[in-house]
Amino acid sequence: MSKASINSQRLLDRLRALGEIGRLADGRLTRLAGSDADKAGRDAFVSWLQGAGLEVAIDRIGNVFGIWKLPENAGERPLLLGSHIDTVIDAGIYDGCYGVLAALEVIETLKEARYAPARPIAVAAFTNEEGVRYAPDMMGSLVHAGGLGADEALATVGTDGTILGAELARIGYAGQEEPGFLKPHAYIELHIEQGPVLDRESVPIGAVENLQGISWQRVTIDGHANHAGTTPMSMRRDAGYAAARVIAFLRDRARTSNTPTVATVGCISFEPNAINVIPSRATFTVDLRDPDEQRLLEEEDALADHLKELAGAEDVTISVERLARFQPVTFDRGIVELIEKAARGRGLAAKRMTSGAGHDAQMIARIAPAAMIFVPSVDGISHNPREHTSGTDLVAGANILLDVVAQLAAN
Ligand code: HGY
Ligand code: MN
Ligand code: MN
Repeated sequence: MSKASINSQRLLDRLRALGEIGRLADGRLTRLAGSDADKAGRDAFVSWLQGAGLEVAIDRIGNVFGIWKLPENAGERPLLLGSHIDTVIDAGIYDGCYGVLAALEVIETLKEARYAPARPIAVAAFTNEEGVRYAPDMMGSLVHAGGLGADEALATVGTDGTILGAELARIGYAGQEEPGFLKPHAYIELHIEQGPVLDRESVPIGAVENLQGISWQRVTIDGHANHAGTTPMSMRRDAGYAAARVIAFLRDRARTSNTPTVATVGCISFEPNAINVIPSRATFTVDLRDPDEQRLLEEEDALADHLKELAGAEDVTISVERLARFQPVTFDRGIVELIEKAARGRGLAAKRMTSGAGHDAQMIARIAPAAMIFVPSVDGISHNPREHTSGTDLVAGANILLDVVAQLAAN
């Protein structure tokens, strides 16, 4: 197929339009899985799929698929593209949405160019990639890949006490298809890098060859509520102080190590949460990541040892709940080389890299050859309304996706 190019205006207009859906009264963009905002985003995506003449299919975990199938290729395994359109809290407009809308754009461009793929091409918007309201993250693609039962996932209790299955039914996205009904021939995900590498090195394309391991835990520390004024320091069983010790331990350990390990405490709450009461309970989350499984295990062990010591030293009780645990993933070498070849074909520099963020591709890689294409994030900012990628880079990445798809769907 000659060097077609995507309709950049259509892609950028849709990105901006989707980026306006789910803004709270204060203007912050928040489309958490199963929320009314998520429904509004899904409805917009489904209307674009229908407008493109694609078959729309929704599975029981709410994954939305747009499928371009021809009579002559309907019996073949589809080439699957996609990402997610749920967001974190106070999000940017590109994380996930860019990959889903660029995938749709590629399909529409190929249809308009009268390209006749040897196999169906499908785009997926996977449910609950962010895992902010319901853990674990990448949940919809994990269920699709058979890594988590649909019923178990649907029964997940959210941070707000809601049940995922009930929320999906409420917003009209508890689909009929059995998860995994679509068996991909291969999977490609286009995504913003969300880190500083490509932007710092002025490289427009990342050929992602692997993705780091992820460990999510919730830690609960129980101490003893007491009067902030009358209780001598030596008599305190202060859950708040103990939590602070853990946060400092994690940061200092990751900061001083010469490995790529990263550690984050993103959520914390105290009980009874009163200015003049020593906290009786502290609950917080720990996000540990490393590209090397052995090192990630060592970090988890180091945290467990620290918690044991701290419980004794501060006379508190500490319990830990596992929220997510995914091993590092290596992507398909052949597809990574196709991405590099496509970049060369358009005169674009490409860099092989590791993904620091989790993505649906790491789940679909369990059932099909998969790889990712990155484009730069300005100043490496993401999960933040200042997340930005230039129009030029967005269009370049979508054209690389177009070329790789045309290659992979040719036979
Ligand atoms: O957590 C992640 O890396 C992804 O944004 N869900
Ligand atoms: Mn994402
Ligand atoms: Mn994200």
